[in-house]
Amino acid sequence: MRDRLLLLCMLAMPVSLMAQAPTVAEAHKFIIKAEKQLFELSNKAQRAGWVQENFITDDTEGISADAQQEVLAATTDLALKATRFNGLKLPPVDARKFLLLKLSLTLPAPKNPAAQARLTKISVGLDSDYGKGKYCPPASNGDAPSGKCLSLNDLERTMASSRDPNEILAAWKGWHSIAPPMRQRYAEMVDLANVGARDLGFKDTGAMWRSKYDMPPDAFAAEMDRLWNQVRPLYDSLHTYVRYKLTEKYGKEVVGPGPGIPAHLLGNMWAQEWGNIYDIVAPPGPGPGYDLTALLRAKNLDAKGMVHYGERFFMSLGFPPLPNTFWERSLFLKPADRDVVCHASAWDVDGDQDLRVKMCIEITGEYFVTIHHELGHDFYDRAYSKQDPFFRDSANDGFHEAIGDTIALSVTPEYLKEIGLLDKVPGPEGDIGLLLHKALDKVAFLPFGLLIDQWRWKVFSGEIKPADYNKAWWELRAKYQSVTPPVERTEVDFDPGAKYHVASSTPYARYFLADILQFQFHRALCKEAGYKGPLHRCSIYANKAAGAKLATMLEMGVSRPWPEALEAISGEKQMDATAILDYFAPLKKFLDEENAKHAGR
Ligand code: X8Z
Ligand code: ZN
Repeated sequence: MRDRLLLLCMLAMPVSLMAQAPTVAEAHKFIIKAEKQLFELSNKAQRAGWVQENFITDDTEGISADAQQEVLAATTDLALKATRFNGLKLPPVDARKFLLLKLSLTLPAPKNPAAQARLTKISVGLDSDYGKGKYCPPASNGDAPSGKCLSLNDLERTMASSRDPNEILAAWKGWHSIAPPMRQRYAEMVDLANVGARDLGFKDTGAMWRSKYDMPPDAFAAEMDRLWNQVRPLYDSLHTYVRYKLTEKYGKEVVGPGPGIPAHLLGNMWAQEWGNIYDIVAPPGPGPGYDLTALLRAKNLDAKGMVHYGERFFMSLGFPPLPNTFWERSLFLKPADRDVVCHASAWDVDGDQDLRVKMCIEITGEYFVTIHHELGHDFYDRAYSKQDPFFRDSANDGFHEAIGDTIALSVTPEYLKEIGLLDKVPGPEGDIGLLLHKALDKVAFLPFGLLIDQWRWKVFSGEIKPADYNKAWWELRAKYQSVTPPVERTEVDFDPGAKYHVASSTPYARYFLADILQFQFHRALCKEAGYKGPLHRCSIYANKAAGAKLATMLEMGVSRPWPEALEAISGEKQMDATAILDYFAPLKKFLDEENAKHAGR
C-alpha cells in the first residue's frame, strides 16, 4: 500500500526531483572520482602505516588507525553507493574497476563510524603487538625475569641453529606466549569484519577473500584443493624422509611414536620452511658443494650489499635501477632502540616511485632469498605504475608473492659463480643435495601455505568458534602438515596469533599460490631464454628475452583477469603444479627409494 502511495507521489513530482535511472556515463564519472579519492586516501594511510610499523608507539598507532579508518569509511560508502549501477552494461574497463572497488578491502566494516574506528584500532593494535612481541625468560635460578628479553629475530636464530631440543622448545614456547592477549580482540574483529562483508553482499569475510580470483568463491576453494592434491604425494615423500632423519638424530622420545613431527624440530618458528635443518637430513655424498650463508659471510657482505645483489639481478633483465629514495628511506637493519615490525615487507608509499623495503636483515642465505622476494614486490609495483590506480596491483595476490621468488630460483651455482660469490660450480653429483635443500623450503611450505586460510575461512564462516580457535588450528596443522604441538596446548593459547599474517590480517592463500606459480614462471622464463637442461640449474640472469617477457606481465597489473596475465608469461591459462613436480622429479625418486628402505621401521 505504502509503495503505491509513493508511486503516486512520484508521478506528481517534477521530473528533476525523481530518482533518475543511472546511465553509463554517470557510472564512468562515479568510478573515476572514486578511484582518485581512494588513491589519495590510501597513499596517506600507507605513509601513516610506514611510520607506525617503523616507530611503534601509541601515537603512531593512533595516526595509522585514523588514516585506515578514512580509507575504510570512504571505500564502504563508495562500494555501497556503487550498487546503484548494478545491472548496467558498462565498458569492460569500468566494469572491472567497479568489481575491484567492491573487493578492495581486506577487513570490511559496518557502515557506522564507531564500528569502523573500533575495527581499525583493533587491527592496527594487533599488528603493533606482534611487532613489539618479546619473550623475557626467567633467570636460570628461579622464576623471576632474567631482565634480558628476546626478540623474534633472536628466537628464530635459536630455532634455526640450535640442536638442543630443550633449548628449541623454550624458544618456541617463548614466542608463542606473545599471542594469548590477542585472542579476544581477534574474535571481536572477526565479528565486525563479517558485518561489513555481509553489507557488501558476501556470505562472510572469508567468502569475500575467496572472491578476489576472477572466479566464484567456491570454485577458488576447489582450485586450491586441486593444486594441493597435485603436490601432496611430493610433500608426503619429503615428510616421511625428514621424520625418519629426525628420529635418527633426536630419538623416538623427542620425535614421538605417531606419524606427525613436533613443530619445534623443523628449524623454523612456524615449521613452515625447513631449510635450516638441511644438515640433519642431508643425504650421504657430496651435497650441494656450498653453503650460501658461508659464501655471503666470506665476502664480508653487509645488509645493503646483499640488497644490491638483488637489484643487480633485476637490472640484468632490463629493469631500471631502484631510485635513490629506495636506499635513503628503506629500513634494512633492526634498530637497537625502538620497536619495529621486523616481518619483511615491501612498500610503494605513493603508488608510483616511492619504493621501499622494511626488513631486519641478517647475513644468511635465507635472508638473501627474502631480499629477492621483497624486491620482486617493488619491481612489480613500479612496472604497473603507468596503469590507472585501481589497476595498480598484481594479477592476483599470488602473482605479487611469486615474482621475487621466481628470481631467487635463478640463484643457482652457475649464477653464484658468475657474480663472483662461488669459485667452482659443483657437478651434477651434488644435485640431490641441492634439490633437497630447496624442497625443505619450497615443498615443506605447501601445506602450511594452504592451512592458514583454511583456518581463517572457517573462523570467518563461524564453523570454528572462538572457544575452539587453538584446537582447530592444531587439527589443521595435523591434517595438512602432519605436524604436532611440541607441548600440550589449551584454549588459553592463541597459536595462530603468533604468526604475523594472522596478527596483521594479511590473507595467506597468496603464498600457497605463489609457491606453485613461481615454478610455473621459472619454467616459462627458462624456456623463453632457450634453456634446455634441468630446471634447478637454470638461471635467467642477464637474459633480456626472459626479462621482457616478465615485464610484459608485470606491466599489465590487475587490468585483466589473472589467466590472461598468466598466459602472457607462460602461454598457459591455468595454475599448474606440474612445474614444481618437474623441478623436483629427481628428488622424488630419491626420497621414495630412501623411504622404501626404511618402511615399517
Ligand atoms: O610474509 C612473507 C614475506 C613478505 S610478503 C616475507 N612470506 C611468507 C611468510 O613469511 O610467512 C614469504 C614466504 C611466506
Ligand atoms: Zn611478499
